[in-house]
Amino acid sequence: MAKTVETHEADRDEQARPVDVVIIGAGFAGLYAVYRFRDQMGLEVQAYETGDGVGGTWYWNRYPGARCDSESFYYCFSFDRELAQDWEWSGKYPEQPEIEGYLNHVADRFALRRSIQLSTRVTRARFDDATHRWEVETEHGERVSARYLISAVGCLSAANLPEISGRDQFEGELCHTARWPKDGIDFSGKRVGLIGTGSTGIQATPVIASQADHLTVFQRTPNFTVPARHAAFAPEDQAAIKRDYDDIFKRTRESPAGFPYFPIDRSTHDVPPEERETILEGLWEEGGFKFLWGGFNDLTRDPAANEIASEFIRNKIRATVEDPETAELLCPTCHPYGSKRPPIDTDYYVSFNRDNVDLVDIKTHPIEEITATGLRTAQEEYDLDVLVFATGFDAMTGSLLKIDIEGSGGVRLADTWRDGPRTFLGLQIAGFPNLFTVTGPGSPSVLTNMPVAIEHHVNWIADCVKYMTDNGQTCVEATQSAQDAWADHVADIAAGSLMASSNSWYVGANIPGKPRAVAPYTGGQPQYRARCDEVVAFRP
Ligand code: NA7
Repeated sequence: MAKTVETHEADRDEQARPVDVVIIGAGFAGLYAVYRFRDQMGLEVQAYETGDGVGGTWYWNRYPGARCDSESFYYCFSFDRELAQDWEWSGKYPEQPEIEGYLNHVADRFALRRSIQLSTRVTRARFDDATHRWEVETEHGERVSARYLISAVGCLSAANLPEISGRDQFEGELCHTARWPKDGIDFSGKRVGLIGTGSTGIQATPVIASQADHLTVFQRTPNFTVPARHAAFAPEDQAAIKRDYDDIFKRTRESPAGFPYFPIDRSTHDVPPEERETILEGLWEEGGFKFLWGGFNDLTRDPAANEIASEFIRNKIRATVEDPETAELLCPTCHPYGSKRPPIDTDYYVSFNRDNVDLVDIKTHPIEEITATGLRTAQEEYDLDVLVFATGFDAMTGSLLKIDIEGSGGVRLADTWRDGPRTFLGLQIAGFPNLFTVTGPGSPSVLTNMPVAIEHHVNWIADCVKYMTDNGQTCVEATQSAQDAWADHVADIAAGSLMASSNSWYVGANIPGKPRAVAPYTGGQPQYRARCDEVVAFRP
């Protein structure tokens, strides 16, 4: 024992291996950052990834039904024209294995793996005020020293497994959707319980229902979901996309949410009721996120306008679900449509017409205990063979705060963010020089098409690092006043949105004790990018 301690101490005394940039994470953000810093800027890069493969979100979320909610042909990298021309997406909303395959293809195509150490969690990072470098430690005790530390840890990566009494005594199979086993779970002949009706639960329900003997969905809050209308691409669709790619990618950078579409500028109140109904019906038939912004411009801010769209969806639920009691239970009444992240689905509501699917209201009758053989609510006991937690994430800050990060003067990030995250543009944090957060809180991030937001951030950071190098600078940090002004602006504009008043992961309400604040920037890409450009143009 004494020897082990001595050896460990000796390791600590060894010099940390010097590199230019440490990148944490190998999902969309980490992969592009490796390419940008290493191949385009010639820097020495070391990336670390907890998983034993690349892909981030698309590595971890292997649950049945996992699909992207943004369309494939723009939920991808735009930085390399040949990559976009060579890769073939099979259809509109790809499933997890296809996106994981794409990200592995990117890793191979650009030989990124040699700069990425897999199966390695970064546990600690400390900024040295004397050298202006970050000392980074991994779970294996490895130490590196880097001028720049890039967090590419993802917005939705820290799985939330609620502390429900008795959880560890369950003798069946228990699994969180974001930690799904690579070999999958065989549901045949099994009684399955599913907790959670966010995007994940809504995607998983129809698929599990089609495989299991019986599925019980435990619902705390009903959710609005719009049909995805997934469809395979015909060769002519793919050819048309590839022909238009330059324009598609240009539009993703200019539109408010990173899609190649622009919202309609029309108020719900300016349209007579029958015409409104026709517009909503058309959007319902078309499917996807467009329902939120493709018909009217006021659903996210005007409660009366929102209620019209919300009631339209409730009527769809009532028309789809045969049992009226179940239908009413599925109808959300406590939050406006889109104020929680709106899911899109394939056959969710219709699943409740199956004989082998039940819906249980755990808002009225909360879960009291998980038992060895199932689960007990305040009303009833359920025998289960498999219990699936589709309970989401400690979003936006969870993954970063799992790392013990000490900035200038030994200040800990966990203390700095005790009352909620405050950043400058979601890119930097005052007191934490040379640390950059890709799609950090305070940036549009999860309210946009993520690869677009990621490329923008990585490019901004790379330009900043280039400026520093070209000008012989070693330390860059957001000033406290700039950060305060930005964080106040983020809070001010969020206060006018319906999102601010709903309990969702957008505001941290899904994690007990987490300070409540709208984490993403709600002002849209154009305004946000303009502010980022102003910072670049500023010369003191
Ligand atoms: P979400 O959207 O956070 O949904 C989690 C669901 O789990 C939601 O229905 C929660 O109910 C429910 N939940 C969470 N904790 C509990 C406890 N303790 N007991 C019962 N039910 C609970 O996560 P998803 O994984 O579906 O989606 C996350 C994002 O990934 C998604 O928005 C996309 O961006 C991709 P609640 O609504 O809090 O009452």
